[in-house]
Amino acid sequence: MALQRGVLIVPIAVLAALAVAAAVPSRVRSQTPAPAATIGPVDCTPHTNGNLVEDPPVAPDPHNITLYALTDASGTHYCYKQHPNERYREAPTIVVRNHDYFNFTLINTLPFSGSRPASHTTQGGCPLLPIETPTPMPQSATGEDFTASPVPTPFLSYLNHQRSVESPMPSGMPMPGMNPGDTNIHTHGLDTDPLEDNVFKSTVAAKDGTCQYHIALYPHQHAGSYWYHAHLHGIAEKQVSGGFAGALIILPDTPGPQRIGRVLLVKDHVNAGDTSEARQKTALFANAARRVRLAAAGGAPATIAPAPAVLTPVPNVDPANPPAWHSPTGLGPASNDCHGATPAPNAQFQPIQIDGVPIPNPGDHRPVPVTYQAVAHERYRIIDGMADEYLNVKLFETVNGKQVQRKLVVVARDGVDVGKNALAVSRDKVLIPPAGRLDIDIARSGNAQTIVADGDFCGGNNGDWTPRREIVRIMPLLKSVKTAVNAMATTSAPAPTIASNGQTDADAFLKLALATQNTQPHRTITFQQYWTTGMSGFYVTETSGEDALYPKSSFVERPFWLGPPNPNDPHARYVMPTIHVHKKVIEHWTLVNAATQIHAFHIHQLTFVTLNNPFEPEQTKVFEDTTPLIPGMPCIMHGKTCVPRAPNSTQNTVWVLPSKTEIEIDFRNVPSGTWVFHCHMLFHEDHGMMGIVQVD
Ligand SMILES: [Cu+2]
Repeated sequence: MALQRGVLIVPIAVLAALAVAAAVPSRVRSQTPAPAATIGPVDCTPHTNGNLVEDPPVAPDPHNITLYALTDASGTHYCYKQHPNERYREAPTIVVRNHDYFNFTLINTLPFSGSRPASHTTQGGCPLLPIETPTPMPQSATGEDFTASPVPTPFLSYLNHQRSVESPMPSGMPMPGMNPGDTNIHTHGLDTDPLEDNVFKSTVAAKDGTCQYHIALYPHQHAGSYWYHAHLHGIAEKQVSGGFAGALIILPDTPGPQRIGRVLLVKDHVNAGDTSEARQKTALFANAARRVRLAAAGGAPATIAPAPAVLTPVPNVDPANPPAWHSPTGLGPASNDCHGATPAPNAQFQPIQIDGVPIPNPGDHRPVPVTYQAVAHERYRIIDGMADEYLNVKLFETVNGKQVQRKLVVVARDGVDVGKNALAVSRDKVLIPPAGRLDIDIARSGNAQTIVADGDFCGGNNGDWTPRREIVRIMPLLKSVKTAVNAMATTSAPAPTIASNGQTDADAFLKLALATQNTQPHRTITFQQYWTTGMSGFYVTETSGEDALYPKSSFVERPFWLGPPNPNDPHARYVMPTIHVHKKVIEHWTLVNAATQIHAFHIHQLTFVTLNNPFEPEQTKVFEDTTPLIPGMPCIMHGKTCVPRAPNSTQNTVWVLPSKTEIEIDFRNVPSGTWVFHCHMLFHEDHGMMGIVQVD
């Protein structure tokens, strides 16, 4: 019976998706009065039809959307609803035509205590947090934790450059001047007014906790798969993992009805902030904090050393080809997950879900999420809406009881079609970083087809175990209901065509970009991590640039830091990691990962093409707005050469050979303004791995 009900519900979701008609734009700000935020605890549990995967509900009026940011009685789950009393399954999908606009009103009903954060200015009636005059970050040199290293290591910084170190603060504290009851929203991947889609907006500082957003889509926006999520620095990981994320689909603006296809929104299925990344790093931070307290009490362990007054940077370094450097986080035995080994039997895996349906982890006795396909071709939009987790996507078909791997037919990445007329590229696997989107075409089969997220990618020495998970099984529709489905005007997606070499839109861009590479600005952006005391630890720095405070020292490492101004110490004003870019150019960026964990580079407002993605070596290129950065390689020094550790080696080492990922990044069509780039593992972003891009 459950199966029958499930089969009948699928076409209803498809019908709702098809019902979006061409909208007539009237570019006005919403006049909806802001309701007062006086809602009590609500039910944020996803109420699904068993393990049946149904698309999230579509917001009925694409031009005016009210989103309540809600939490349940325990405060451990969050949800976006259009009305607090409606039954929750998943956050509403915003569906909008390209080149159109949409308004949304975000009503923050989260409980908060203490004083409202100060804000100097507002944008569209919504206050901005004061990043322009931020807190000076203390320069005291404490906090390293080298427990994993047998070698007493002095204060470390990347290539002996100066770096900022926070003063001890308990882990889990919000940034100074911030309130854990605050929230805001970001439309991930949209090319819109950067003042409007501004991650420094604060609903707690707003009247009635309400902010209104007017999102106009700019001419160069691509129709495709996007998402929206909470993006308040310091608490983004907690809020996104708790549930503050939803799908955002931009349809082509050509006349007539448009198919949406299927929306597969993968999210964390945890209490807010209880992710495996946060668990692991919080334990490390707590250890660092304990050592700092010991040091302050005069019992400094031998492994903690103060920063030297003067650091002499390593001379003659090509920032884009850095030498091996000491690991600032210490290293354990060689990481098994980089060598295809299976996780330890007692490994704990983080629960995740798809459209509200829990996905089984190894050892869970729950069914694989299931859905049905009636049409010859269907477009599946896989959105990684998790705070920190990667999806290493593969496709299998069950033939005579055995799973046989099939090629993924990729029609879009990160909201950008591979090309016109359902042009596609073929892949064995695609590693979607957190925040990435993968649109694939699946042809109807008489057999079950299973989309799998595999664990066989390298998350690095400080990364987590990721298991193989079957995230959704696609079943052929039963004959008995096929007629009914066809009667509901369900149409097939166009059959895709696999691109030949050089045929994709990204190939065309790359041809232009590579031809002008010699005259492009080249930058190196370096990702590094240090175990500190809970509020920072993750650093991203332009290591090829001049520094505003220390113009002769070439760069200073600083984590992103948000807070109110400190009028007592104008000389120590904290300067954000900031990159200045001239618009209308293509730039060549080398993304260096000097840490031993995977990271996910993301930049707001624009896309890029990765030249050498070690996770995906196929030659045909696609656009991305988020890309994984392979971990630095632990190595053993032999003279001046650092030799990679053998797989499964138990030999300890404190050396790391940084990895590099090169991208061609397209600033030709962006507006002037300021926005952010960051690691999209949100625990890392919250703890400092973010910087500002200033485009003029
Ligand atoms: Cu990261």
